Amino acid sequence: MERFVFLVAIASALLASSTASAEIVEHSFIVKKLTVRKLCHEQVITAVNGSLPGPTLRVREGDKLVVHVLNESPYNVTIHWHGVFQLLSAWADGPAYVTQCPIRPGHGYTYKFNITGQEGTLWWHAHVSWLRATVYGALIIRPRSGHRYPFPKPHKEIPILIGEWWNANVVNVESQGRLSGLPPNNSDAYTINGRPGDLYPCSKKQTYKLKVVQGKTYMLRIINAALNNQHFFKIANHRMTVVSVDAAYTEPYLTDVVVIAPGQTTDVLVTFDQRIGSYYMAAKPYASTVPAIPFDNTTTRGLILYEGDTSPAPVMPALPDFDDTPTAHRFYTNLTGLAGGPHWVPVPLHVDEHMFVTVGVNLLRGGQRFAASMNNESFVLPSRLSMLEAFFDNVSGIYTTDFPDKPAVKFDYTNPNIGNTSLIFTKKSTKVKKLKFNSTVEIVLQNTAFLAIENHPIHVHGFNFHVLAQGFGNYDVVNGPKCFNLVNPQSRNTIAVPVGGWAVIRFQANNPGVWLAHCHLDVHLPLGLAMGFQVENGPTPSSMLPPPPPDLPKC
Ligand SMILES: *[C@@H]1O[C@H](CO)[C@@H](O)[C@H](O)[C@H]1NC(C)=O
Ligand SMILES: *[C@@H]1O[C@H](CO)[C@@H](O)[C@H](O)[C@H]1NC(C)=O
Ligand SMILES: *[C@@H]1O[C@H](CO)[C@@H](O)[C@H](O)[C@H]1NC(C)=O
Ligand SMILES: *[C@@H]1O[C@H](CO)[C@@H](O)[C@H](O)[C@H]1NC(C)=O
Ligand SMILES: *[C@@H]1O[C@H](CO)[C@@H](O)[C@H](O)[C@H]1NC(C)=O
Ligand SMILES: *[C@@H]1O[C@H](CO)[C@@H](O)[C@H](O)[C@H]1NC(C)=O
Ligand SMILES: *[C@@H]1O[C@H](CO)[C@@H](O)[C@H](O)[C@H]1NC(C)=O
Ligand SMILES: *[C@@H]1O[C@H](CO)[C@@H](O)[C@H](O)[C@H]1NC(C)=O
Ligand SMILES: *[C@@H]1O[C@H](CO)[C@@H](O)[C@H](O)[C@H]1NC(C)=O
Ligand SMILES: CC(=O)N[C@H]1CO[C@H](CO)[C@@H](O)[C@@H]1O
Ligand SMILES: [Cu+2]
Repeated sequence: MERFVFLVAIASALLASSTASAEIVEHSFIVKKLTVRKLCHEQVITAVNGSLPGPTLRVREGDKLVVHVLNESPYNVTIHWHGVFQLLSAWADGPAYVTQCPIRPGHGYTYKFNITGQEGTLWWHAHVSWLRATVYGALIIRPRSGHRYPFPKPHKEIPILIGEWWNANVVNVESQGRLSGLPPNNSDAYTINGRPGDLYPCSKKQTYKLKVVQGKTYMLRIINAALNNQHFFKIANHRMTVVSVDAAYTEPYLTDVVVIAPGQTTDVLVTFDQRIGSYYMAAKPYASTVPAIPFDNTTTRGLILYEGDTSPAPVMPALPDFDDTPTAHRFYTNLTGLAGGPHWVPVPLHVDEHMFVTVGVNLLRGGQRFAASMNNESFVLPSRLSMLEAFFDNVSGIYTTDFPDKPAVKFDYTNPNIGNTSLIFTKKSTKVKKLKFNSTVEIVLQNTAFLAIENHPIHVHGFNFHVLAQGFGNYDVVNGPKCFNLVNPQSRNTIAVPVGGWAVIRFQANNPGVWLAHCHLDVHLPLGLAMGFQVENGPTPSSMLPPPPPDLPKC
C-alpha cells in the first residue's frame, strides 16, 4: 500500500507543541470489478483496489485524511467514513442523496476530513445500494505521537472484519427485494477478513489464519461489516478484555463473548496464554427475532495458530444460541465509558430537545408491502439533489423539517397483538428534525412490535452519543430517567436497541449539516428505517458549514 505523508508545516509552526505531529494522510481508492472464487462459485464483485476487504487506513488522532475515490465500476458509488464525527465535515460524510449525489461510473470525488477527538477502530463502506457488502475496510486511529493508550501497548494490532457474502450480485439482490416488496435473498456465508472459513464448501483454504506468539497480548480490532446480522464472536479457551467501542475508550471489560451489531466496532485485548496449539475464533449471528424471520444461520471461523503448534485438531468455542438475548443484553449493557480517559466527553446535563422515536417494521397500505419507519415516517431518499446541497442552497421541495418529536398516537408499542390493527400501516416521507447549533438532544428509541419485535442497530451520522440506559418493554417516561448513567455511559455511533425494548441516547448537535440516522441492517434501510437531522450553522465562521467542494458530484 502506498502512503503519502506530508508534514503540515504551517500548522506545526503555529502550534508547535500540540500539532507538531499532525499529518496529511493521502490515499487513492480505485473502485472496480473483481472476480473472486468463494463457496465453489465464481462471482464478479465491486471492490476497492482489487481486495476484499479493501485497504486498511491507518491514521493518528489529529491527522487529516484525504482520500481520492475514483469510480471505475459500472455502479454509482459513495464512501461513508463510519463514525468519523469531525466538525464541518458534512460534505465528506458520504451517504448517497443525503450529503452528496453519487459518484457516477468514470468519475471521482475527494473526501477530506480531520480526525480529532477519536481513537480506536472505525471503518469505511459504500453508502449506496448494497455495495457495502464488498466495498468496505478498516479505518484505524492510533494516538498521536507522544500520546499513549490508556492500557499496556499490545504486541500487535489485528483488524478482524466480519463480512457477509452472497453468491450473487448484491446490487441485484437488493433491487429484487425492493421491487418485489418482499425480503431480499439471505446471504450464503459470513466471512472473517473476507474468508468464509472451513465450515463452508470449498473453503478450507479460505480460512483466515492469525499466527501468535505464546504469552503475548494482541489487540483485535473487531468490525461488524455484515449487512443484516449482529454477531456473537468468541475465541476458544481465551477471554477478551474490551477496551474501546466505536473508537471511544471503555472501562476494561473482561468477557468470553463479544456481541457486535452491524456498524459497530469493538477493540479487545487477548493474551495468548494457553498451551501451544490452535484455536478457532468464530462468529455466529445473534438473531433477535428467532423464529419469526428466516436468516443466514451459518457460522464463519478463522484460526489462531500459536507459534510452534503441531496439534492436529484446533479447539472450537461453544457459541451462544442464535436467540440468546440475555447474553447479548449482558454484553451491551455492561460496557461503560472511560470517564476522564483520552477524549472523554462528559454527558451534557441540560437537555434542549427531548425526542421519543419509535423504530420498527410496518406495512405500506395497499399491496401489503413491507415498509419500516421511525415515528411512523418511512424515509425515502431524494433523487434530484442531495439533502445537504438543498440545505446549503436553501432549495425547497427536497425534504421537510417536520419530523415529529414523538409518535402522533400513543399505543402499546411492544405488544405483539398490535399487528392486527390499522396502526401497522405507515407512509413514505423525507423528513428531518431541525436542531439549533450546539443544542443537546435526548432520544428515547422505542422498538415496536407490528410485524415482529426486533433489535435494530441505529446509527447516527455526524455525532457520537452517550447511551444513558437500555431496557425491555415500553419505556417508562416517569421512572426511566432515574436509571440514567450520567457518569460513565458508553459513547457510541451505533446502538443496538434491545429487542422489544428501548434505549436512551444523548448528544450535542455541534456539527452543522444534514445527518442521517438509520437502522444499519441493510434489509431495513431501503424500507425506510431512517430519519435525518438538520443542524443549523453556529454563530462563528468556524461553526458554519463551508461551501461544497468544487468536485462534489452532481445528480
Ligand atoms: C489503490 O490503488 C492505487 C492504484 O494502484 C494506488 O495508487 C493506491 O495507492 C492504492 N491505495 C491504497 C490505499 O492502497
Ligand atoms: C483540519 O486540519 C487542517 C490542518 O491542520 C486545518 O487547516 C483545518 O482548519 C482543519 N479543518 C477543520 C474543519 O477543523
Ligand atoms: C434469489 O433466490 C432465488 C431462489 O433461490 C433465485 O432464483 C434468485 O435468482 C435469487 N436472486 C438473486 C438476485 O440472486
Ligand atoms: C439453518 O436454517 C436451515 C433452513 O431454515 C435449517 O435447515 C438448518 O437446520 C438451520 N441450521 C442451524 C444450524 O440452525
Ligand atoms: C430560504 O428560502 C425561504 C423560502 O423558500 C425564504 O423564506 C428564506 O428567506 C430563504 N433563506 C435564505 C437564507 O435564503
Ligand atoms: C388483535 O388480536 C388480539 C389477540 O390476538 C385481540 O385481543 C384484539 O382484539 C385484536 N385487535 C383487533 C383490532 O382486531
Ligand atoms: C401511521 O400513519 C398511517 C397513515 O397516516 C396511519 O394509518 C397509521 O394509523 C399510523 N400509525 C401509527 C402507529 O401512528
Ligand atoms: C457548545 O457548547 C459547549 C457547552 O455545552 C461549549 O463549551 C462550547 O463552547 C459551545 N460551542 C460553541 C461553538 O458555541
Ligand atoms: C446514478 O446517479 C445518477 C445521479 O444521481 C442518477 O441519475 C442515476 O440514475 C444513478 N444510476 C443508478 C443506476 O442508480
Ligand atoms: C461485570 C458486570 O458488570 N456484570 C453485570 C453485567 O450485567 C448483568 C445484568 O445484565 C449484571 O447482573 C452483571 O452484574
Ligand atoms: Cu433494523
